Formats: sequence, C-alpha cells, structure tokens
Amino acid sequence: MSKLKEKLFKKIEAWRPRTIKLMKEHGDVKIGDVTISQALGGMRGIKCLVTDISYLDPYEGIRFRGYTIPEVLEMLPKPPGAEIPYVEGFIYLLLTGEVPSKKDVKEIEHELVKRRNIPDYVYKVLDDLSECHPMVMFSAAVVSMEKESIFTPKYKNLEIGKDDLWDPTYEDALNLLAKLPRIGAYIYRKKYRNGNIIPADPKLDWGGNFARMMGIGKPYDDLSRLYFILHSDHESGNVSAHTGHLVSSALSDVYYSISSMLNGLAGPLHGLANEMVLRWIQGVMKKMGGKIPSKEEMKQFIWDTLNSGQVIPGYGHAVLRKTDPRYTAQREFCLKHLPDDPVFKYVDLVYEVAPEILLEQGKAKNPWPNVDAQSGVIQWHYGVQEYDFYTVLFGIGRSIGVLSNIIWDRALGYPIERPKSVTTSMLEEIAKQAEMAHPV
Ligand code: CMX
Repeated sequence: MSKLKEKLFKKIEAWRPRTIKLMKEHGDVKIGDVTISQALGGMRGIKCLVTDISYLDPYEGIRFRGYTIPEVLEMLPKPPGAEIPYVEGFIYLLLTGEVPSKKDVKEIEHELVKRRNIPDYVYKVLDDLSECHPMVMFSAAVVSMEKESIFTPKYKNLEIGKDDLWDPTYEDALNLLAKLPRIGAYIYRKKYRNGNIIPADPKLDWGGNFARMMGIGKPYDDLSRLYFILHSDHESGNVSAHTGHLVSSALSDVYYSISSMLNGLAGPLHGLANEMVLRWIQGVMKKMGGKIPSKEEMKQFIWDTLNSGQVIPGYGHAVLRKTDPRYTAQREFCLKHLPDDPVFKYVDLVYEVAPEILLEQGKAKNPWPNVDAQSGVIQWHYGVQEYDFYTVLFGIGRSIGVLSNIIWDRALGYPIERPKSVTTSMLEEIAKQAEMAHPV
C-alpha cells in the first residue's frame, strides 16, 4: 500500500465514527428550512450536501481544507525555481487535510507517473472526434476508459463490502487523474497543432509536464499549476461537483462520474464561461479595431450586451458576494507577468466598469467577477488562443476536487442521492395555507 493510501486509510477510520454519530444520535436536528423560491430557484442556499474538502464563504471565497488561496500558494512545497506549488502536493492536501512534505510530494509524483499511460483506443476515440468541441472529446475519452475501472468488476463480483468501496475507487481516481493532463494536451495538439504530439517527460511534475506537452515554455508550467489548483474545488453544490457526486452516488465508477461532471462543466453559465469571456472580449476588440476603448465606450458595450438579454460572462455567482479570490490570484499573475498585454487591459477595464453597471441594472445578486473573467486572458497571452479549449483546462483542475470528494463519499458511506419533488399545485396549496395562517 502506498504511503498516501495508508495515511488516507487511517484518516478514514478516524473520521467514520463522527459521521455515524451525527447520523445516529442527531439525525433529526434541523439545519435549515426550504422555501418555495428555493424549490423553484435552483435550490439556491439549501444546506443539503456535506464535504470537508473545501468550503465557500460568500464574502471570503474558497478555503481548501481550511486554507485560503494565498495560504495554499505560500505553504505547499514548490518545484525548484517555481513560484507556484506542485499540484501533487495540493492533491495530498485535499485528500488528507495535511500539508505534505517534499518527500510526500515526490511519492505522489511517482504514483502518478506509474499510472499515466493511456490505452491506444482512447487516442482512436480522440482522433475520430477531432472535429467536435474539445469538451466532447474530453468527456468521451474519459468515459471510453470505463473498462479500465478496478471498482466496477470488484463490485459486480461481490468482492467488496461497503466499508471497502473507497479502496478501488481510490485506485480508479489516481489512475484517471494521472491521465488527464495527457488527454488534455493531446486534444489541444491534435485539434490545433496538426496532431504534432509532444511526449511527457518522466522527470517533470504534473504542471511542468502539462506545459511541456502543450509545447509552451516558462512560466506556463507555473501557470498550469496555478490554474489546476484554483479550479480544483468550490465546495459541492456547483453543477460540475454536484454532478460528479450525484452520478457517483449510484456507485457508477469514476469514469462515468467524471465524464458526467465534464458535461455539466461544459455549460456557458458554468465552466464554459471562460470561453464566453474571451469570445465577448474578442468581439469588442473587433468592433474597436484593436484599440483600447474608453471607459464610456466599454460601458456602452456592456449595456448593449445586457439590453440584448445576455449575461456578462465572468460576472456574478450563485454563492459569492465579492470579487472571487480565484480571479484575484490570476490578476496578480497577470500584473506580474503580462501587465501590458492588450487583452489584459480590456479585462481590467471591464473590471473597472462592469460591477457598477450590474448594480445599476439591479438584477445580479453579485456584480463582481468570478474565476472565468480572468482565466482566458492568460491562456491567450501564452499562445493558447483557441478559446474553445479553455474549459478542458478547467475540467482537468476540477477533476482533482471531485475525485477527492468521491473517494471520501465512498469512505463515509454516503448513500445514493435522491431529493424529493413536489408539484406546482402542491406549492400553491402550501402558499394558500401560509397566507391563511398569516394574512398580509
Ligand atoms: N450578467 C447579467 N445578468 C446577470 C449576471 C451577469 N453576469 N449574473 C446574474 N445575472 C442575472 C441572472 O441572469 C438573473 O436574471 P433573471 O432574474 O432575469 O433570471 C438575475 O441576475 C439573478 O441572478 P443571480 O441570483 O444573481 O445569479 P444566479 O445564482 O441565478 O446565477 C450565475 C449565477 C453565475 C449563473 C450568473 O451570475 C451568470 O449567469 N453569470 C454569467 C456567467 C458566468 O460567468 N458563469 C460562471 C460562474 C462561475 C463558474 O461556475 O464557472
């Protein structure tokens, strides 16, 4: 058993009694009420999911295992000469809740290198789908590997009991994680670089290897590490994390679950927003003939978008009520590495004027930028200008968080998910009863 798995096993054994006690002794304690607007309004704010991997405070933003983004970037081990930590160390943190030593990181790096070979048929799937959107290619490649699952045959052959479900899930999760950067880079090089594939280097870490396979020099390795860490997890209720958790709750293996997760991420209100931001900005740039617009001109572009019934991509959030710290972390990277980039100047100008306009319009509950407002510009700067591809990068990162959650879901025996529906007539009847009890 690897050191990481051994550590995880001990953590799981120690954690299980807490969940069992809450369920057995305090299962009837209320943690909230559900209103009609929540039932009709996408379940916003209903507390009905449990995860210890990350927590999203509306005003502070994300904490991974209790640590803010600046803390994570500061405290985790970094490759020699790098500004951003090893993704491998971050995986360790999400899985165990502990800060790894450099030795721990090296062990995971080794684990992932061992597991990263991709079966030949996956390349065939990718080649055959190379005319499709990169997210279709990515999702199809992941689900095509389902026959590699260690979990599914063990479950079918009745070889594992409930307490052990996490073990083959862990094996599947690491096997899949190890392959994702290679699949992502293959999609990019196949679709946009004439199929000129660059092999991985066994001596490089996850982020370094991704940059190498993309064919982009420094500091794209640091950017990749930053990007995968920032996009990894945003607690459990967002579409991608929730989809991964939901599908996995039926004991579908991680290949089915992560492919489904990617399909949810591909929506323009969620992960595809990074593509939409660059599309929108390029549209404005074209209209301006490449010139930087004045504040007044930018305001007009934003109003035109709103008045045509569209959303401003990269702005707003279902939970956050301030500027997303994932946006801030990427902005800092831009200020350091590409302060004079023209697209960055556009993005910054949007930041100066959009929140005020969204407030004036009065619809969006959060007028501030989210992670997607800033992520495309950096990719653009380093030559990844095919913005269809951006959500694949988000998907590689998001898989880290969702897979960590799935392992823990199985370890703590979370059951199949199955909320209850009501009909519109039932809601009308409940509303009538409430009105009679408290007339206005
Ligand atoms: N531009 C214009 N209108 C917006 C808006 C924006 N950026 N954000 C919200 N609104 C509107 C909503 O469309 C809604 O309008 P209606 O009442 O006409 O339906 C109203 O404001 C209230 O919405 P909300 O409660 O503030 O936001 P939701 O929780 O319903 O939705 C989100 C959240 C992210 C889908 C929404 O803010 C949005 O569409 N943003 C733009 C797309 C985007 O950037 N998505 C990425 C989010 C991060 C991620 O998951 O990757």
